[in-house]
Amino acid sequence: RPREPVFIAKGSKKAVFSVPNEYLADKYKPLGVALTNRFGEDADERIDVKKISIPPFGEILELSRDENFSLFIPKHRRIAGRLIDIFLGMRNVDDLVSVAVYARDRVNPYLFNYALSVAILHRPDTQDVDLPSFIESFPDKYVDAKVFAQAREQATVVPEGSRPPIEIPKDYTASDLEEEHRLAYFREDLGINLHHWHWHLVYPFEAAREVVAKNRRGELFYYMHQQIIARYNFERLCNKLKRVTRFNDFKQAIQEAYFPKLDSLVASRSWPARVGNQRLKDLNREVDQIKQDVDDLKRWSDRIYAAIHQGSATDERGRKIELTENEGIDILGNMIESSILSPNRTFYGDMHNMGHVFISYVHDPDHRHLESFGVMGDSATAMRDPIFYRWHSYIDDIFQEYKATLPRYTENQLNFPGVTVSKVEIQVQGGSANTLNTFWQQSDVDMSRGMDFQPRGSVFVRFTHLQHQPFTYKITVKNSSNGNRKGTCRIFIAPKLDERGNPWLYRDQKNMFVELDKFTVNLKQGQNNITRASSQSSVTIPFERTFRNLDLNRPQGGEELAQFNFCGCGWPQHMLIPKGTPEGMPCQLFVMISNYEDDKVNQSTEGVCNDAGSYCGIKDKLYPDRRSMGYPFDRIPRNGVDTLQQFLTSNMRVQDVTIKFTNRTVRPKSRN
Ligand code: CUO
Repeated sequence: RPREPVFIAKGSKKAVFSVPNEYLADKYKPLGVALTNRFGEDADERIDVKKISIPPFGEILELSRDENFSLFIPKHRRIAGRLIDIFLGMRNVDDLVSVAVYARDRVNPYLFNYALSVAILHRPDTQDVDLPSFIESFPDKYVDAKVFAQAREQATVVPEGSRPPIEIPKDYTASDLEEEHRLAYFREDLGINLHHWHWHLVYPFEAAREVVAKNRRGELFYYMHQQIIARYNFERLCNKLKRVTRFNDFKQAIQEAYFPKLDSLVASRSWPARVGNQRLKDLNREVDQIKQDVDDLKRWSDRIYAAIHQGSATDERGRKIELTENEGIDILGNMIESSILSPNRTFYGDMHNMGHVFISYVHDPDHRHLESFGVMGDSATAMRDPIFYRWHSYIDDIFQEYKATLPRYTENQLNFPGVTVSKVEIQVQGGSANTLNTFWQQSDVDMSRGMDFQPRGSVFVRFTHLQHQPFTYKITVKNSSNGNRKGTCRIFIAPKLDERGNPWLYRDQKNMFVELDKFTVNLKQGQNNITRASSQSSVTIPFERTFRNLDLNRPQGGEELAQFNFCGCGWPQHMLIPKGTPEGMPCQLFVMISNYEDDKVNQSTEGVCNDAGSYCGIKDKLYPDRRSMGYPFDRIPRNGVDTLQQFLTSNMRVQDVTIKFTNRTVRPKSRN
């Protein structure tokens, strides 16, 4: 059989694709047989790529292979949508492989990876396909650029297996002279950024309708990002900084600077930095087909506020769409983000996405310096920049404005008659009750998949991240009703005091509550003792899932790897608990048991990826809680409620807890 050119199927060491000659990029065509010799010699397995008639790629090829790619840029998302459609439209897996191989050396690598990931996530016949973790494919979006030269040098000199991990310093993007740098451990956390990238992969705002129109996706856009802001504000208070100031005056200078120190291996360029005190400027970048005025942001936001205060939006044909108590928030989420589900993108615009774009081009609004966008232009990197939180704080404020128009929860809507939470306690092994302990931990991640060097093999970087000691909730619930009951246990935590050290007004504190867990409980008559481990949280995914292939000793395959793309969405377990303070941060743990009859969604949630539903939903299912997201803290309180204590009904309880941070570092159990 004639030998055909082959490519290494990246990730599996010894499989190679056998590619029809016509598929090779023009520059490689003359090399056909030479490529076979180059890659094919020691292959264990050849994957024959079927020759099919390739659909026209057209505009998709306009984004060159060495440019950066941003979903926030309308042109980029349009061509991503085209490519996703091509991948989704393939009749079977063989055809998908074929068209993907064809695209692999023609299409921009970021665009290729994104579109193929979305397609694999949504095709029924690829649900068991294992994709490498995004951080392994594109480590340049997550770690200090200095690492790569060191990694190449090490790979050349040191044989695989003996390569010591390359340590990324904990502080490398700024010094303590910059007070915002106190939050770098949160903003630059690899797991948090991976979660954010995955969330937007799972909930794209522009693609085929059946891909975008997931259950309550607009509402989840609001809630997941609201929680990011709540968590960030919590961390700020732990670091003696006031809550983030929303960026609501688009003419005002942006004080915050950010120097990412990331290099794009694809674009062979450094990610642009932003110096302090920059102002948004009108955009006129022909290369991106963007012409947009800063004033448009203001116009869109005025119209969105008008819709909120009128209680209805207007669609493209002038029809009125009520922002109802149940669905209004979902409509608004799609409108503000915006997604293709927005009732009227012409009128309400593309507010949040274009905010990302304006900020990310502040250094080169008319492309005169031929510069690409900053980190705010990419969901894999945006959360590194302090301005992300100022922007999203503004976005959240619009949602809060809407929430303030909704009927307040009555005691009846909060209470669960007959059910009393009588005691709540946090237990940690060998520690005192109601004290959570945090510290630094170091972990290793393999970057070799995202780098080209010889000889191949793993190269690890070692990074430092926050961690907490595992703990257990012990909750005592009395059921004095005349039968067994089913409830939903909702656990949140918030700082006990505001920036000035004063107790909160409920109206302010409600936005500070960070969700820790949510699960169903069966309550027999009389006393019930509920035990729940921190690792079971409905908010988080375990460390291994965030970084997946990270631990090479872990067995590969099986259920856990299936549907990884969706499963990769989830707040990282190591960031479940805010940092706290060395002297102990006073906090309030809130536990509520709501009536399951009012919470339940009739569906089976058995299967994989059902364990981080709070921020990510459950794959191919309805959002697993019928209540408004954020319940019971999503609305302003009923009359007469000024404090958290006054808000409580007997099925709720607040326990004072302390988060104590110790400045010590736990090192990995030696790799070498
Ligand atoms: Cu997640 Cu602005 O939506 O980054």
